[in-house]
Amino acid sequence: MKACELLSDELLLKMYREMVLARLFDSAMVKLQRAGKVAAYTSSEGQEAVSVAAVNAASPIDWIFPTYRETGAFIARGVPLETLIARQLGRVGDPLKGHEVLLFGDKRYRIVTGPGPVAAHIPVAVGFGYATKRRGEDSVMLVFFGDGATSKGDFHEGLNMAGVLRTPTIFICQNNQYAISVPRRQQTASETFAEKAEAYGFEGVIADGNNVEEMYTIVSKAVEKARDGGGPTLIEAITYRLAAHSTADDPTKYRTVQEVEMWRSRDPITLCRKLLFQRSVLNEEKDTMLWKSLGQMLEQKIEEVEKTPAIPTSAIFEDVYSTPPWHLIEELSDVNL
Ligand SMILES: Cc1ncc(C[n+]2csc(CCOP(=O)(O)OP(=O)(O)O)c2C)c(N)n1
Repeated sequence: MKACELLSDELLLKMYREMVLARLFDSAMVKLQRAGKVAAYTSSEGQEAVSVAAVNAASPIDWIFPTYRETGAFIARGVPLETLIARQLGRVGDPLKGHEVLLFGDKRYRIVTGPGPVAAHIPVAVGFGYATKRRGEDSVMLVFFGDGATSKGDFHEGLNMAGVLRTPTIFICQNNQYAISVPRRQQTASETFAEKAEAYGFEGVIADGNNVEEMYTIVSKAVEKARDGGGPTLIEAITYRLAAHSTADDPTKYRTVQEVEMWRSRDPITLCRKLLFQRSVLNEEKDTMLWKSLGQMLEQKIEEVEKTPAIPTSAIFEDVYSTPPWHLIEELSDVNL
């Protein structure tokens, strides 16, 4: 299952562009957070290949269950940048109307809003997949989570249920080496995360999560298998979080500069860039232009979204109860004073 397929120049360039855009987006949002315009942010720097490759390997009919670290998945699925920016800046274009800081979801793109409690979305994705299977639909579920999530009961309950019911679920564990400050070695006594699938009766595969070609190939095969009724797969994508856990974290307290530099030399964007240079699809000049034009487009869209109205405060009362209880109606009238 590991051998890399030779991907077309076009697909490789598309994924490179999406990874670069995710990198630029994350860096712009961290800056806006420091400027006090974004409440909090979780960067996916260093992990872009995992979600970009996975979503490209799936079909638009497939559902995405992300965490807070899947910017690449949203870009690869085609969510407009304006929507992602409005979400972070609390503007009217935010499909979640300001609810759920750090997370994103939008039914129009088959993206189910991530969980507040770590791993809580895993059994939900399995149940959702079981329902689609029973309805005779063809869609597959891509569920993303970190290495820390594998220590939660939800992970084990979800995988057990998926194995028994042979649901069309692709479990993508982003092993980015840390759960905030807890290193991977303290997370499990197992040699790998992938091998945990064996206990639940299905295949677990290790992928180099910084190699976009390998990631694409492995997810494609798992998606094909799930769609053909072959059941779930657990993919352990080995990667590294180059940034802090979130804008509220200081990673220098728990990891060394040398370690970060070692992983920086395996930056998925640099590795993909190298491939594109080898194939003569890109050169220095074209690459500089690509970064510059994507950066300018992003800046322009941020400026445009900043001019749009903020989400009204009353939106905090919406989408929770179909019939709001009396005390919320009373609070709402206070807000509108
Ligand atoms: C049940 C629960 N416990 C603790 C937290 C606080 N928390 C938020 S993210 C996180 C680390 C998760 O690590 P991992 O699953 O490896 O994902 P990563 O952040 O590395 O992508 C923790 C402990 C939480 N949100 N939910």
